[in-house]
Order: sequence, then structure tokens, then C-alpha cells
Amino acid sequence: HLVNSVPEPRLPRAITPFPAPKIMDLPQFQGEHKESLYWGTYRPHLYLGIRARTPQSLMAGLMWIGVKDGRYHLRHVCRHEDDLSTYGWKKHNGRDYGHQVLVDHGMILTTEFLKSKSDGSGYGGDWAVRIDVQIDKSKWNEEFGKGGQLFFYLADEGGNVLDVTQENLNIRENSLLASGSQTDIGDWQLHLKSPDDLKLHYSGFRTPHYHNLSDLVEENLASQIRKHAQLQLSDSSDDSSNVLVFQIIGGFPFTTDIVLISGTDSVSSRVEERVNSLTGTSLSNELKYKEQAFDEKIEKIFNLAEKVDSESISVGKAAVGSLLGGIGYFYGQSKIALSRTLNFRKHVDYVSYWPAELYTAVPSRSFFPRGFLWDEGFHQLLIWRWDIHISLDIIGHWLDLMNIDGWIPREQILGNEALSRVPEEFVPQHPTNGNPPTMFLALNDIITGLKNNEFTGKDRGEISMFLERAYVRLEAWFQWFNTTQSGKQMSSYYWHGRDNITMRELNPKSLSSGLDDYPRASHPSTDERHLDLRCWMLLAADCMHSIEKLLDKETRPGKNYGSTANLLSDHDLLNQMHFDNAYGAYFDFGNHTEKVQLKWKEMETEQSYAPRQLVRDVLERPVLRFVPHIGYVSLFPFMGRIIPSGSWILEKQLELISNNSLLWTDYGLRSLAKTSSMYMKRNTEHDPPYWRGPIWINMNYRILSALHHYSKENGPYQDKAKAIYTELRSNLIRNIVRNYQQTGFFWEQYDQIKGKGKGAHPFTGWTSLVVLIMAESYGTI
Ligand code: 6A9
Repeated sequence: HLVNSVPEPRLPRAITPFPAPKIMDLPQFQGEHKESLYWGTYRPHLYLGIRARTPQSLMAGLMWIGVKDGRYHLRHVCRHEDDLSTYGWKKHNGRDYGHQVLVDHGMILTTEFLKSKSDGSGYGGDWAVRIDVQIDKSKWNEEFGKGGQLFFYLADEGGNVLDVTQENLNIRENSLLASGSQTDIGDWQLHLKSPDDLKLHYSGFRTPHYHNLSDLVEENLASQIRKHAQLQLSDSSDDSSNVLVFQIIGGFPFTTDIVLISGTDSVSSRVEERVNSLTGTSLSNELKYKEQAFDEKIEKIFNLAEKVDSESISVGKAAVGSLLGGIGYFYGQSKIALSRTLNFRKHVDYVSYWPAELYTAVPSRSFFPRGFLWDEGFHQLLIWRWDIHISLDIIGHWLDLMNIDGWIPREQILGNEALSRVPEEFVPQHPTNGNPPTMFLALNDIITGLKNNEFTGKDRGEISMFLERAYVRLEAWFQWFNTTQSGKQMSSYYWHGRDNITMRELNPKSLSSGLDDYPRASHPSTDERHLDLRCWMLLAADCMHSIEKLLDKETRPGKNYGSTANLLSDHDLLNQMHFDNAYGAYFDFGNHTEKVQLKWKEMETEQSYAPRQLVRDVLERPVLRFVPHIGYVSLFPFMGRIIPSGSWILEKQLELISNNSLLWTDYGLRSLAKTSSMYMKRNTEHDPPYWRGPIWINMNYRILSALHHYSKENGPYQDKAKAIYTELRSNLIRNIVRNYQQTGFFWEQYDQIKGKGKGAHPFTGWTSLVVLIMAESYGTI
């Protein structure tokens, strides 16, 4: 039979999937589980966007016309430029309920989302959206109009045709707006009901592109204005439209309920009954009930009432809501760089990864609405406590993205919508670069949860089956780090892929570490030893060891994560490699000089547009030595709880943390000590300091967690740890809460001088860990 077989072309290794059964094929992710998560607000990059967890979904979205500085703007995609004074899910359970408030220059929109599965509905059930529009009279100028304009659309990624069901859209008499058919859900209908008098217009489009739908609407409106001097859609659709936009015009204030009913082809579909139960008073009641359930669940899981004041509680709820409401579903192919260098066209050559699905939370709905590997491990610290099934589903999706070498791409830019937001040079992912394996943080926590009987019968079984299947992948992940990121000395590691020929960077970055511009050895080399990576390896080995024990795999010959964990947690060994006795602190090691600066230089180049350039000026020969920056990296052994509680080094670490001329501020701990030569230094002309001073919440959470641990361990420094813990915790809570109240957002970082939120916002990723800080939930590691 060999004769007829055509040899398969061999894929480059980097894009060859890991050869093991997919985690997502496990029975626990099929059936009822899968159906229950079919629809959701899975388009987090939009102010309101709904889709299903399937590659070619029926999608819905909301646009509206907002007014800023006297000019009209169409809102759709979350953008900093829109300058909304707040938006985000105040409550959201990640499954079938959400409540969001958006404030757009005097216009206040509330969007609520509800799912329901009842007799007769199609796969995934039905969903309803309530949109409420009000104005704040003190900010709204009557000249802008007495009414609001919403645009609600449906788009079928599968290209199926959508029908407008009545030409004159008289919703007083007939709530049906549109209908269509879809493989997963059968026939469906879209209905609209409102207690207020609304005017409706519509327009249909045929397009294969879904990342620029607001352009279609804008063009249609512009041409209508030219032709008829009226701001209304053309009221036309032909029988090939796969996008339908409904313009809803109402006088302030107004409310509208929009419902998607699926499976209307079934004989028992009871359409009218279902529409009624998902609109009007029934919807109000159902929303109220879900809201209460959300509040109760928060209280039950996090016990906030016992821990913080009521203002903090509502911010804590918004943190949970916004992280869960930010969960998205993406589908597409990552681009994988084939080399580090640019080709003659100044592009990076790349190949495409296999088409893949990713269900994940996102760090920021406006600025980076996509999956980031190490962010996700932190997100799961919160999500598993809320809903273990959602959490395992997310972790499973990520682990299924692993290639045959045990590598997982760091930043997931899947599909055109995601691609359209990222500058080309940042798209290709480098298969030589890692990113901290933070999923082990969550897995460790989950395993502790198992040991403490926090899960019931069925969940316990599913978690074990999950770990059983994930095991080979986790092992490959560990091995990928252990082989490709190892250093010269035994059990030393460094982040590979730093640029060692750059002439522009003050200190070559290590994006793979997640800490981007946090200063490392001035001259990247194979002699480097990175403290943070070594500690991540300990976490990974330790977690692998726990899983081995749990699954009875400990006795396999040649494998023993226990001994690796012992080696990596050996305090003397750690001290030999990373402890600077003179300074009394832990450091990276490498080829380093402190005497590096950026200097303006006249360049001999044809690029006449930039004759003067800021370049790196090295004033002294680097030597192999400790890299003397106090900051997050130097606290990794503390975070990993490696330091024995009786050791004088622990006292020293507590001093570094609590000293306000180093890391301590009233708002949380700085990323880099004030005394560091790189403190708040730009890395290039265009690269302001990022992890060189500002306060980041993921690292503060880890440090706080270790302080909490040492405050419980008997030892001479227990009280000191306790005192610092208490103060740091209240500083972090107070500042994040204050910022949320004043600015309406959670932020990417907080400035170390006044505590002011900085960078991307809303940043509803790891900043939402504030709720775990409020609850004092820290897990084992
Ligand atoms: C590049 C810009 C319109 C940087 O939160 C995600 C990551 C973290 O994983 C990382 O630790 N952030 C942190 O240092 C944001 C990275 C954003 C890259 C976007 C393209 C285009 O924006």
C-alpha cells in the first residue's frame, strides 16, 4: 500500500502541533458544558459584542453616536481616543448574565446581557440584551439633540444570508426584525421590544470582512446625508446580505430589549412566549434575580463584607465582573517568525501556525484585547475560584496551543479583528522566546483546593481527568524551558532571545520575561543567570511534582520532579548563584557594567531625516558580576517562599521591601528601586520607562502573598512580616479603589509618586487581583 501514498510535505517544527490528544476533546468539555458556554459577550474589544464559541459564528454588536467636543462620533470598538469616562462590566458571571455601564460625554448607556435555555430553543439557547440610554443633563447640550441613535447589528461569519422580515419595521405591531438560519442553532429570529416610542431604520450589507463594520455604517450614513440630508440608514437590504444593521432612534431616556430566539424551526418553538419571557417585566425580574445571585456568589466565595468597607466591595465586584466580562473567543492562525532578522523588505519572514481556537480572558479590552500567556495564569487565580469549569476550559485551550517542542506562543493575535489592532512588526511570535509559565500558579492553587476538599464529587473527577490529560503537555512545557532556557551552570536559567547587538537600547529588553524593560545585565551573553526564571522553574517543578503524586506517577524511572524541585529550592545553592553578600540581596548575574548611557550622536547615514540619533554609549568594559538592581526580580526568591523563615536574609528582604527610599510607596511596591541606575530611565528615544518604577499589581499580589505566608510561619520575623503585610495590603486596596472611583477604570500600572493610574485602561486583567487581595485569598504559592 506504500506505492500509492504521496509523501506528506513536512511542516517546519515550530508549527507542528504537540502530538497528543487535545485537552479540549475531553468529555467534560463537550455536551452540556460546551452548550452552556456557546453564546457570550465574547467580543471584548467591542463596547458590546456577542458571538458564539465557534469559528464561524452569528455575531452581534452595538454602535451608537456619541458627541465629543461638539462633534459626532460612531462608537463601536473600545478605543482610548473615544474618551469615555467609564465603561466595563460591573457584574458578569462569565456564563449567562452581565451588567455594564458606559458613560460617553453626558450620555449614559447601560447594557445588560442574559441567556436562557428553555423548551424549544435551539442549541445554546436564546439571549437578550437590554440597552438603556439616558443623559446627564449637566453635561448634555440640547443642541446635540433630544434623542439617541443606536445601531445594533447581526453578522454571519459563515456568510449565511440574513433577512429583514418587515419592510416598515412597525414594532408596535410586530416585534420581529430579522431571521435567518445557521447550522449550529437552526432557524433563528431577532426581536425588538421597547416601552418607548422608537423609530427604526435598517441596512443590509454583503461582506467577507468583519473587522471594519463601523466603516460600512459610516459610509452608508454619509451617503444618505448627501442624498437626503438625513441621518438614517438606507432602509435597504438585498437577498444576499450577511450583515444587517438596525438603527434605533429614541428620545431620551429610552430602553430597548433585543432578543435572539434560536431553533424557531422546531414545532414546539413557542416563539411568542419566549420573546415575552425575555423582554419587558419578565426580563427585568430575571435580571434582578441574576444580579442578586451574582452578589451572593461574590459574598460566598470572597467573604468581602468581613474584610473591607462597602465602597471597596463594589469595586471588588466590578473587578470580578470586568475580568469575567472580558473573556473572549478568538479563532485564527498565529504568525511565527522564521528568523530574528528582517528580510530585504524589512519584514520578518513568518509561517502560519495551525488554525486554532482560543477561549481566554484579556488584559485590556481597549488596548490589548487578546490573549497573553503569562497574564492568563494570573487571571486564572481569580477565575478558578469563581467557576472551575470556565477556568479549566481556558487553561485547556492555552495548553492545546503547544507545538511539538513544548512551546506556546506568548501573544495570541488570532483572526482579522485582532490583527487589525497590532502594528505589523509586533505580530510574528518567536519560537525561541518563552514567557513565564504562570498557569502553574493556578494549577498549584487548584491542586491545593483538591487537597482541602474545596471541590465536590463530579468536579474532583473532572479536575483529575484534566490533569491526567494535561500531564504530557505540562511536562513538555517544563522540558522546553529546562532545555532551551538553561544557563551554563547547572540549574541556572536565563531568558534567551535578548538582543546583544543593539546600539539603541539603554538596556536590551527581555520581553519574554514579561517584565519587558526591567534592567538585566548590560551585555546579554550565555553567562547570564536570571533569578526570576530560576524561580519560575521551581514553581513549575514543584507543581509537576504535586501532579505526579496526585496521579501516582512518581515512581516512573528517570523522571522525578521532586528532586528537581529540591535542587531549585535549596537555599545554599540559590545563594551561591544569586546572593550578593556585600549588598545582602538577590540579583541576576551576567556580563555587566553600570556605566551605560544614551547619548545624542550625529549619524553618518543616508537617512537624512534623522541625522541626530539617541544611541547607547558604554563607558566601561562589562565584567561578569551580579547585576545590582533592587526590584521585582530581586524579590523572586521571597515570592517563591524559598528563604527559610529563621534566616537573617528574610529580615534583610523585609527591609528592602519596607524601605521607602527603595521600593515602598503609599500605593504599593515600585517595580524598581529609586536607587537603581535605571530607575525611571527611558530605554530608547521612543520607549519610556515601563517596569522601571511604576507599581504593577501582579507582582504586588505575589509579594503580598509571600508576606502573608511569612506572617503565619513561626520565626523571629513573623511580626515584622505581619506588619508590612497589613500596610501593603491596605495601601494597594485604597489606591486601586480610589483610582476606580475617581477615573472609572482599573489601570495597567499605578504611578509610584502619586499613585495615579497609568497606561492601558480599562486594564481588567491582573489588576482585578485586587479582589483576592481584599479577600486575602493567596493559595499555597
Ligand atoms: C504591542 C501595540 C495598539 C506588556 O498585558 C499584556 C502585556 C504583558 O504580558 C507584559 O508583561 N503587556 C507587559 O509588559 C502589554 C503588551 C502589549 C503589546 C502590544 C502592540 C499596539 O497597541
